[in-house]
Amino acid sequence: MKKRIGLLYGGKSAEHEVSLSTARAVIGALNFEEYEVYPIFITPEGEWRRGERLEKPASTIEELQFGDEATILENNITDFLMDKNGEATQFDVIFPLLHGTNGEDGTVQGLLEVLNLPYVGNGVLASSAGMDKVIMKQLFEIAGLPQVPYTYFIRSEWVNEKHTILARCEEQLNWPMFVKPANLGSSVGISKATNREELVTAIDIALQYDRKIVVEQGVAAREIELAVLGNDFPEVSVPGEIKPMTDFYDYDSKYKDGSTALIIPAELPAETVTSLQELAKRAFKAIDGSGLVRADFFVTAENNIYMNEVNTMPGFTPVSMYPLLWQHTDVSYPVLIDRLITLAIERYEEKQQLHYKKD
Ligand code: G1L
Repeated sequence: MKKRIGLLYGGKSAEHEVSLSTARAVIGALNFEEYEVYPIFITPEGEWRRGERLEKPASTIEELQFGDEATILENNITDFLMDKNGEATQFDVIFPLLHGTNGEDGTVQGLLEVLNLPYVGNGVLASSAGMDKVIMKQLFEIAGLPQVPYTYFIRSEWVNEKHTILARCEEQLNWPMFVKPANLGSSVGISKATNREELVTAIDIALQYDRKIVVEQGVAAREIELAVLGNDFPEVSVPGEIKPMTDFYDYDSKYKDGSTALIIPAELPAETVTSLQELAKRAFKAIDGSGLVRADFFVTAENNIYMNEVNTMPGFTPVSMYPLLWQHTDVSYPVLIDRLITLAIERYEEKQQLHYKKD
C-alpha cells in the first residue's frame, strides 16, 4: 500500500517563504507511485489549511498556498487530520517543514507526539535543545566538544548589572565578540563588536529578539559543515565549506543575496576530516538527535576545530548545504528523503514497543 505522507509547511515565522520552497522541493522529490501526498499549509497568520491530496508535484509555491477552498482549521488543532468530508486521514509519516509557531522549536514535534503520529527528523528534546544556543553549548561541554569561550545572561541581569556583565565579557573573552540572541535559528539579531561601545549596542539589538543573550569570542576561522543522517547509528557526510562574501554570514546573505559560496568537499587534511566526522556524530548524540542534523564547525588556519552549533532543521532545498553534502556522498535528494521517512517510521515503531507502566 502507498504510504500517506503529510507535509506541514508555511507557518507563523520569519522562514515562512523558505518553508514553502522547501515543501515544493520535497513534494517534487517524492515518488507518487509510492506515496500519497497531503499538503497542510499554515498561513503567516497561523491558520491551518488542509489541502486536497496532491495528484502530482506542485509547479509553483502559489499552488501550495490554499485559499478559502481549503479546509480551514480554526477551532480544533487536530482538524488537520481530517479531509474536507470530515474523514480522518491515517498518516504514515509527517514532514514538519517549519519552525514552531513563534520560532520556539519542539512545539510542532510535541503536537505530533501527543497525536501519536510518526514524523521526520528530530524529536521534542533535540529540537528544543537545538533552538537554545546556551542549552546546546552546555550539552556540548558535557560531551567534551571543543568550543569558543562564551558567556550569557538574561535581560533582567543586563538591566540591573550592565557593568558586571560588560566586565565579565571583557575579562573572559577577547575582541572581537559576537552577540547573539540565544533563541532564533537564523542569524537575525546577531552583531559583531570590536569594543565596549559596540558591545552595548549589539546587546541592545539582540535583546529585541530574545531575553537570553550569548556573547561569544570571535575566532578567525573557516566555516565548515557536515551532514549527519540516522538514528542510533548515524552516518556522516564529507565536510563542506561556506565562503561568505560579506563580513559574516548574516541573515541576508544566508537567505537572499546568494553571496555565499558552498565548496564541497571542503579542502582539509584527511585527519581533520576524520576528527570533524567523529565530532559531528558526538554532537548529534549530545543533543539526542534523530533523523538528521547539520553540524557546523569553525576550523582555523592551524586546523584547530571548534564546534559552532548543530541545526536540527537545516536548509533543505536541493541547493542547500545539507542535501548537497549527501549528494557528494552519493545520496541523491529523493533517496535522502526516502531514508528520512524510513528512519522516522523505525523510530516510531521502536517507541511503540516501550512500556509506559510496570506490568
Ligand atoms: F523533516 C526533516 F527532514 F526533518 C526536516 C525538517 C525541516 C528537514 C529540514 C527542515 N528545515 C526546515 O523546515 C526549514 C529550513 C525550511 C525551516 Cl523553516
